[in-house]
Amino acid sequence: LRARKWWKEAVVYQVYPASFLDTNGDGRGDVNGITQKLDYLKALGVDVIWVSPIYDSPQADMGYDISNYKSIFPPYGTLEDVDRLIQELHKRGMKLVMDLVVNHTSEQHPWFLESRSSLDNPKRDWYIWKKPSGYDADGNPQPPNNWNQILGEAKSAWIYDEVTKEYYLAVFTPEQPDLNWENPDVRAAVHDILRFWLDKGVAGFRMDVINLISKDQTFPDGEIVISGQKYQPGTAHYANGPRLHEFLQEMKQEVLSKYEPEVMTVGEMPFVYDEQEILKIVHHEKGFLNMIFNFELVELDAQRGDMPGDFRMSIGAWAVSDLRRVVNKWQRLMVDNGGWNSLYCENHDQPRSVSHFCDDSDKFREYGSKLLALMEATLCGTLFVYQGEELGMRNVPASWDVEEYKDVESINYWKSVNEMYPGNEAKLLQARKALQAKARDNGRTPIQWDSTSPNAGFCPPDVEPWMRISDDYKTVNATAQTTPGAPSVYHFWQQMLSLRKDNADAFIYGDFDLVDENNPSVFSYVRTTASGERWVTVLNFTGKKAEWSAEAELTWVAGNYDLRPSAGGNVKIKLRPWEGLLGKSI
Ligand code: TEU
Ligand code: CA
Repeated sequence: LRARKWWKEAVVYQVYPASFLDTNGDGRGDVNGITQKLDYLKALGVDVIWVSPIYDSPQADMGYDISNYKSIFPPYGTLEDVDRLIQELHKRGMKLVMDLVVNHTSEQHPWFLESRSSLDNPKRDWYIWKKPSGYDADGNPQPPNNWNQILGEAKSAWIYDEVTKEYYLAVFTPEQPDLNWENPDVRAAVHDILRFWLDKGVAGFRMDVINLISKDQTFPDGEIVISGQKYQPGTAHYANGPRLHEFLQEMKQEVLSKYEPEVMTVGEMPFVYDEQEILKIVHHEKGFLNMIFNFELVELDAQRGDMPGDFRMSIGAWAVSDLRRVVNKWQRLMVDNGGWNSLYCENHDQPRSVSHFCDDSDKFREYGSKLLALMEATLCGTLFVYQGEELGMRNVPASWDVEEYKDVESINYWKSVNEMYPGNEAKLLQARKALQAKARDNGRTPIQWDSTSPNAGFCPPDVEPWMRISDDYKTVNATAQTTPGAPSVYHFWQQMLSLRKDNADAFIYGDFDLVDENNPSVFSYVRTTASGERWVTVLNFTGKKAEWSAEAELTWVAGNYDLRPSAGGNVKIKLRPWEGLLGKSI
């Protein structure tokens, strides 16, 4: 059950290539920028880099729309650059994980260009084509069902194509047509892509929305959950659909199981929260993937209103008890039943975690960022750190105009609010606030490497970066934080990652149990090794003082304020706002 695996112990660092480091002065990050920073990452404690898509792409969705799976987007570099990146990683004992985006391709992929060209093209069936369900009084075709686009919820997921007078399915944006996984040739083509990259020496894959590949072939309407809207989420009919397990099993059998050392696989799985279903997918013997990304923690404060896009963009309230319930659910499930977790608090689709779960004001930003590091580094699962998280980067400034937001989801959301409520200042203000809190752009601003040059060292000072650099780079940047002795967020992460590695029996392979489960402010838990060593994590997830008492005597090993003398059993400890401590029982 607790078999040792390299991919359980690895610390993964996600690179969002456009915003990492620009080495050729075009205002966009590139592959050579990643290679250049390997020593910075190695020193942090990173073992594996997962790089968001770098393949050739028209960039309708920042590379999650691929037009060639075996070549690199020219502004990012070449295949030779990637070979060099892999070599340099291997020299340092590190590995590369690629982003595999195969639920859909770009509409510019040659497969789709062929598919759309005629009804009898051999690739017609590689995508999902359907006749109109009917025509309205004016003779306009109507889509096959009511499914909406995930990144533009006001619109239909079915795109009418004049060439053959049929609709194709594109659940994200019209530029991302869904592949038809029912067709065995499509699956063989995906296997071929996997082999291509594994043969190059990549260590594994993060599989983009891999749980959406099997659709209910009767294509039923989605239930109405957004009132007053024509198009509705169809996810109930294509998230973890009827043949998902079969398709994943085939991938494992045909490709993944044939490589040594074991391939790391993490499937992104939105819209599904059912424990037993997830357990089947990640079970250590009968499962298909090492682990998945589930969305329950990052959706802690999400709630459905009556506007398209507002589940993602909502700002709901959450209590420490909600956080405890969700973390405990996934920890227990995996620890007790032979599955495996991924751990993450942010990525390129989420706001910055310190802004999301703590307080990103100047007063508390560092404490909050370190509190989250304490939590992530002491839970059971494979740890994923997102670029900039190690610096405690925060959301974009509230003063920025909506024009600074570049993401297609943000643009579609803003458009649909404006169309629904033209000139309604209250609604527009609400939408601006929602964007500032939740837009995917928050995690996509360029990395702040230094404080001295106007573009923060991300790109040359005289070049316009593809996305605006956040205003706070003079105080939040890597140069300041890596200065020896600086009590920085970076150094705290470094300390926590090394503690995690040195104590793998506890933090990777140990048991997990809640402590003081009814505390209204403090989330605390214990990790126990097979030999009975106990490590207690104590996290005050509020901006107020709180109290906590240990059942046994503890020595404090790490904390985001100063360290304290050891605590005796049953002595009340007063915690400061956002204070976190890690103790070892003696
Ligand atoms: O995201 C899939 C996904 O469903 C969410 O993370 C998404 O950002 C959110 O639901 C939007 O409302 C993956 C990628 O991570 C994302 O960047 C891509 O846009 C998407 O797939 C399509 O490839
Ligand atoms: Ca560049």
